[in-house]
Amino acid sequence: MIQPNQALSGFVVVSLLGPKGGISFSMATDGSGDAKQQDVPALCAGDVNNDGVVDIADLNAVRAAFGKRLGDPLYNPDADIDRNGVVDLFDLSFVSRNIGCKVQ
Ligand SMILES: [Ca+2]
Ligand SMILES: [Ca+2]
Repeated sequence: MIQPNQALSGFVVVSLLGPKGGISFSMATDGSGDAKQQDVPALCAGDVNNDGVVDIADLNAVRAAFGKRLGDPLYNPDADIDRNGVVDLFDLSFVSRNIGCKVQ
């Protein structure tokens, strides 16, 4: 359990989702207790292959890993959009809805 004013360090990815897609960004802290503004690029949520656009290649990457779980050699963590340890219908549906999203 995290206590108030407890110094934490680490990295977090935040996804903001809307009806036409979403973006993800990451933040880091060095353990001083203050979140550090980090120069992090905005990404299109669902951009599995990280090429700046969500398209059929991303959908195919999710399909290739569909049903695979964490620990399976064919599990693709980038295709596990919600990071729940399995590439499932949520991930496939999410990428499908975000097709056409491009990093500005
Ligand atoms: Ca892509
Ligand atoms: Ca998932």
